[in-house]
Amino acid sequence: MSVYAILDLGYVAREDIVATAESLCAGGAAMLQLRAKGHDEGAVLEMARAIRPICSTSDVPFIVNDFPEIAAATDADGVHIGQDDGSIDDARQRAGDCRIVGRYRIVGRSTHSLAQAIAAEAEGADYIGFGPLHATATKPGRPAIGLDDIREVHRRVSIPIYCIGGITLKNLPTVTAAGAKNVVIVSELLQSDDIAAYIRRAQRQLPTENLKLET
Ligand code: TZP
Ligand code: MG
Repeated sequence: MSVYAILDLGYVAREDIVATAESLCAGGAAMLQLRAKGHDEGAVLEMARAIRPICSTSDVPFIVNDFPEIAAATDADGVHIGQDDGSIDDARQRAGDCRIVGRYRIVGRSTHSLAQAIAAEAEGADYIGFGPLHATATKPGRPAIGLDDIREVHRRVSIPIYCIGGITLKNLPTVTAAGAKNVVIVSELLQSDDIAAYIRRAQRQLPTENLKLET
């Protein structure tokens, strides 16, 4: 299954975002999200403009955190919103989704419980983040939800679920054993010496999809 990469400005210097995006795409990230907490809208727009073409060249969906209008302005593939960021429909519209002209925008939602995960799907989210599984400095103040609900969330929710929060190569086997299929890894990935190789290593540890054989 897949590793969703977040290019988080808490770990990457602004002058390094293009090189980092290239490494994340080269490693085979399933999607790439720009997350730039504390940066103003103008700065995020500029960064999104720099990253957009890299994702396009590699065919990696580009997602903008928090700013639907920047997703629209840069023709990003989608936007990611949190629990307090309004409705899915509103974000989708503000991100420039226009089905009449065949333009779609992915809208992802952060969820922190089984109930929120079910609600996000019912509301029309295209995917969810589910966590933080473990407490993490990348999202300070947000309590860990643990691994116990991972299997149940996969039973109850059919859109893609990206488990997130304190995941490392070391604890990835316990996360997959608890039922996770897709993951987001932020700090350990972005701080690794070889980002592309790290993603490939993580990818190899995730369950492969069941092959449907033609008979
Ligand atoms: N949402 C829930 S946990 C998290 C976000 C954005 C941060 C995950 O980062 P890390 O460094 O992989 O724990
Ligand atoms: Mg947000």
